[in-house]
Amino acid sequence: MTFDLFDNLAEAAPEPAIEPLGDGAMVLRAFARAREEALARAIAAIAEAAPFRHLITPGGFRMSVAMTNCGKVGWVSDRTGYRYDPVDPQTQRPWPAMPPVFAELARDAAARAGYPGFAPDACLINRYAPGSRLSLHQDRDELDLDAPIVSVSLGLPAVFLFGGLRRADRPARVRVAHGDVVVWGGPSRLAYHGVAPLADGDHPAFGRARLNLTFRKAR
Ligand code: MD3
Ligand code: FE
Repeated sequence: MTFDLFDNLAEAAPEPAIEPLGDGAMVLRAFARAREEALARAIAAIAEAAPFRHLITPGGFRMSVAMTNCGKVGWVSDRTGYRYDPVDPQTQRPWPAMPPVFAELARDAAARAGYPGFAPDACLINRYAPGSRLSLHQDRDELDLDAPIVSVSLGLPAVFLFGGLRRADRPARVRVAHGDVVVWGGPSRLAYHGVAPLADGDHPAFGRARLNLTFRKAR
């Protein structure tokens, strides 16, 4: 009698599988689940100091997604354009510091995806209500385009639209659920992407909302 069966089982599922999405992009299913309570508390504390708000695009449209930030700089949009700003224009105070649980999750996910040493200095927090959407765009306001972007989905599920390097490239649809982490690096870093209108639902921890954390090396 040996314990080979148990050894094999222990080896069969050591860590969640990496699901490739494209060149340099991959999904780590449920990677953030172990830290979901600490993440929820940290988001609530950030929103107390820097409330969620609907930014205005340079074209004058109010975004359906509500946003806030933490870290050294925050992403903001207004009639003058997009920028990373060390000061929250609404409170005139620096953005809340990035909580250790945020930085550790982002670093661990990036390392797992093959990008060791990821040290984000900015985290944009997006809050979606049913019907909120994000139209196709590129993230190119960051100075270090060699660093990946790490995205953490919490609450209601959503459909990512993941296109190519040209706006006209037809996007793939990728469902992301509570706790899923997506890492976008290498050739995928400048891909066009967006989020389809959020379907209504009721999440046990987050209610009728989806929250998305995007970690960036902006400076
Ligand atoms: C693909 N947020 O804040 S994160 C954004 O779910 C943003 O809130 C979406 O796009 C959200 O800018 C999607 C996923 C994401 C982020 C950056 C990318 C996908 C990306 C950069 C390149 C390719
Ligand atoms: Fe984006």
